[in-house]
Amino acid sequence: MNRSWWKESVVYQIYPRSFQDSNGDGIGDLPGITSRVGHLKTLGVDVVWLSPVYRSPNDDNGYDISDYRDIMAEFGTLADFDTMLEALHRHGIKLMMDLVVNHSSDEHAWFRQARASRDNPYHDYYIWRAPADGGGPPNNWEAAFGGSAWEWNEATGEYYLHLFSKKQPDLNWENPRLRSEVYDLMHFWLGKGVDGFRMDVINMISKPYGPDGRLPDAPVVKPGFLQPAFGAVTNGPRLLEHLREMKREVLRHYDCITVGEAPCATTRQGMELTNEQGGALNMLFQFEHMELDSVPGHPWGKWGCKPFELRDLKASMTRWQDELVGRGWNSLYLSNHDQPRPVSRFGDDGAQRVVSAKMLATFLHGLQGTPYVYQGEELGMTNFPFRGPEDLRDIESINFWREAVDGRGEDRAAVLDAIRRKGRDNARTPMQWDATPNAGFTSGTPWIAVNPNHAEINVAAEYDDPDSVFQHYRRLIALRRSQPALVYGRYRPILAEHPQIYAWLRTLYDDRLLVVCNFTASPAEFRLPDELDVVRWPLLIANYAVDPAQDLRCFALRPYEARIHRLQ
Ligand code: TEU
Ligand code: CA
Repeated sequence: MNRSWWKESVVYQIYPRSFQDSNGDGIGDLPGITSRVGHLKTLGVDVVWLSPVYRSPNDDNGYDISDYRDIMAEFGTLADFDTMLEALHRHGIKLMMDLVVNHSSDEHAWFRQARASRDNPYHDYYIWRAPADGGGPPNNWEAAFGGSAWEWNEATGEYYLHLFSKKQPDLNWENPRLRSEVYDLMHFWLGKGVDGFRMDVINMISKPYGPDGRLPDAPVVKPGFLQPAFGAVTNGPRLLEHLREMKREVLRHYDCITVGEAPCATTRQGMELTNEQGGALNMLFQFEHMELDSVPGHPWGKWGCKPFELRDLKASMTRWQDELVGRGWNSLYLSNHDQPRPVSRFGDDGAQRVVSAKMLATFLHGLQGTPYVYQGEELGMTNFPFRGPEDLRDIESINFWREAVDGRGEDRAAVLDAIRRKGRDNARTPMQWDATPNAGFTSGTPWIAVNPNHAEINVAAEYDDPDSVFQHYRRLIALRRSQPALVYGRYRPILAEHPQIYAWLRTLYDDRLLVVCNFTASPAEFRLPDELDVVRWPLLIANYAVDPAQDLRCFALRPYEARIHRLQ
C-alpha cells in the first residue's frame, strides 16, 4: 500500500455561510474563518474543505457560480481569501476548494452570452435541445430540486439542461474549449497555493448521448412522474476520459488532494476512478450509506424515510472497505452540508446524545479511509426543530414544500416531519461557538436561525469538558496520527450477524486493533471470537470509563458504547 499524506489526513468541512460572521451582517465570511483557525488547530485536523466561496447569486448557496475567479461579495475579497489561506498554512492546515463544474450559474457571463443566440461562441458551453416530437421537454428527466431538468429559452427557441435548479445550467463537457476553461481556473486556484479540490457531482459531467446526440429517458422508478436523472447521468461514457485529461492537464503537476462527489457511485466506479494506476482522483464521496434510510421508488424521492438497519450499514461499509483495498481509497463521512446531523439520524439526539455522537465518531475514524468531519459534528450538533416553511432556506426543501403542500395538498405535518428528518438546512444552522445569543456566530441577525440548544451544545462548553464530544474527536484524530494501523490496517469484520454490535479488526503486519461499537440504546453482549488468540487488550479509546480488569473476551457493552483496543 503506497503511503500518502492525504490518506493520513483528517479533513474538516466548512460551510462558510454558517461558520463565523465577522462584520455583523448575519452571514459567515472569510475573515470569520480566519479568526477561527485556532479551533481547527486545537481539533487537530490536517485539511479544510471549503464549500464554494466564489461569486454567486446564491440560488443554491454558492453551488451556482457566476465568476470562478472572484469571491462572493458577502464572504469578502480575494485579499481576504489570501489572508485566510496564509493563516491555514501557517498552522500547518491545507485547503481544498469546492470545484463546481458540472454546471455554472445562469448569471455567469458564459451563459448570458450562450443563451443570446445559437451562433454565439459560448452557446456550446451548455447543453441545448429542441422540444420533444410532441412538444415539451426533450425527455423525462426530473431535476434534483423538482420539476423538469429542461428549461425553455425563448431567444434561441430551445431547452437547456439543468440537473439541479434552473439557475444552474449544465456545462457541456463534450466541448474541449469548455474543458480547457475549467483546467485554467483550476490552475488559477492551485497557483494561489490551494492544496486540492472537492469536485461537485463530478460523475455527472459526461452525459449519456446516443449516436444521434439524443439524451435518452431515465429508467422509470416512480411511474406517473418525471424520473430522477441521477440514474441516467452518474456514469457517462467519457467520464474517466475527461478525468484522466484533467489529471494530465492539471492535477499531476501538483501535490494535491482530490475527492469526487459521486451520487449513485458503485464500488466499481470507485475502483475505476480512484485506483492509483489508471484512475484520476484520490477518493470519492459515495452515497450508499446515505440512502439506507430512504425508500427506493418513493414518490417523494429522498423525503420518503424509513429507519436505517445496522445490517445494511455493515453490508455497505464492508463492501467498500473490502473492494477498494489496493484498488482505490475510501472517503469516510456521515455528515456534510447536504445531510441531516448524524447524531439525530444514526444515534440519539436526546438523553444519549453525547455517548452516541462519540460512538459514531469512533465508528467513522476506526474504518480505513480519509475521515471528513463537518462543522458542528465535532460538537454533536443536532437537527433543528423547524416549525414551518418560514424556517427554511434551502431551495431543495422550499421546492419540496411548495410542490407537496401548496401543489399537491399533501399533509403539512407529514411533509414537515420529512424535512425535519432529511432537510439540508439541519446542517446549515450556524456553528455553535458559545452560549451567548446567536451562539457567538454573529452580532447581527443570522441568515438562518441558530439552534436553541446552543446554550448547552457549543465549543466553549466542550473545550472545558474532558468528556465532551469535541474532546473525543480530538483524541480520535490524535489516535489516527499515532496508530498507523488505523490508517493502513486491513479491515476485517467480526460478529457480522450481531444485530446491535458493529465490530471489526484493523491489522497491519503483526499489529491488531479491535474497533467495537454498540449502535443501539440497549446493552449488548460482546463475545470475542475464539479463533482470536488474545491475552492482553490495552484500551486505546472509549466513550465510557472502562474497568481495566474487565475480561474483553466476554462482557456487556453499554448503550452506544464504543471502544478501540489493541489485541496482543
Ligand atoms: O450535491 C449533489 C447531490 O447529490 C445533492 O443534491 C444530494 O443528492 C441532495 O442534496 C440530497 O439531499 C452537490 C452539492 O453538495 C449540493 O449542495 C448542491 O446543491 C448540488 O451538488 C448542486 O451543485
Ligand atoms: Ca459577514
